[in-house]
Amino acid sequence: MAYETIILDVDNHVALVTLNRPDALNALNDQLLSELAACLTACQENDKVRAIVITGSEKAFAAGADIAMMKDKSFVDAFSGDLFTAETDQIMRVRKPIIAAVSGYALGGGCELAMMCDFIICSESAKFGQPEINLGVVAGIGGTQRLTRIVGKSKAMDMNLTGRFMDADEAERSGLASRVVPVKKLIEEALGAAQKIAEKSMVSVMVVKEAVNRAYEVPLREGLLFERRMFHSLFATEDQSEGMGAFLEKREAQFRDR
Ligand code: CO8
Repeated sequence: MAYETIILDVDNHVALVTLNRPDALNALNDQLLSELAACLTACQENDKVRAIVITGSEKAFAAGADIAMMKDKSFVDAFSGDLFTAETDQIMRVRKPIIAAVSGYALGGGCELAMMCDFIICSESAKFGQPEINLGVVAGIGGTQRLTRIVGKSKAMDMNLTGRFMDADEAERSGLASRVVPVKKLIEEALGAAQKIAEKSMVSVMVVKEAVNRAYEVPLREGLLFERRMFHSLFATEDQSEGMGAFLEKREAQFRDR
């Protein structure tokens, strides 16, 4: 499929998806979000892809949902059209790991898209924020929910109520970003992390994603039970005996996703 608002490169089992609406700082409009959702679904179905990186430009990962597109919507347009729900649900169904590589602005829907990814690597120029309050609205795709679970109530309230931006150091300190790297190293670092993941057993990788995400959904006891049962289940795979055998034989494991 040809995309107009994103660029897809697949190399060495890693898909690099670049948001590409430079004139609007990668603001998320219907077209971009539906192309992104379609592209990620295609990556899910493509055996050549084992890990995905989503990035933007040096100036902006994404400066939010497209304000021009939203401005004249009525409540009924937004509610009955279920604005952005289908696309974000589709993105959340991707079972392969997705890394957000963030430079510059990740605001509103941009910050929320980054948080929908499995982890965030950002550059020193990153600025995260939920400034919807300045527009007379509130976050709509996770800015009050995922952000609160990630950084806690105080910072989530601060960001959502004042609309202030969080810089890269604060994002790393708060657990929003897993690593901070120089701007010029961002893509290399994110692709390197994706490459490392791509070398693992895809079964274990998808179990990790499901298990960690479950930690946000269920009580600890249920989460621990899920983790333990998944751990037990992996003893049914060839990759378990290959991984443990390779360690004991002091060689690299050759995983076959079985
Ligand atoms: N939407 C549309 N266009 C945008 C957006 C946006 N979110 N952000 C920037 N642009 C455009 C500007 O209008 C400008 O276009 P033009 O050159 O044609 O005038 C171009 O991008 C460059 O922007 P600036 O000139 O403003 O660049 P600056 O470097 O001066 O400022 C900022 C950069 C600080 C990022 C500034 O552009 C800004 O504040 N942008 C808006 C940030 C914002 O408020 N984001 C939240 C949007 S609302 C949202 O995301 C809700 C998501 C949930 C929806 C859920 C629905 C269910």
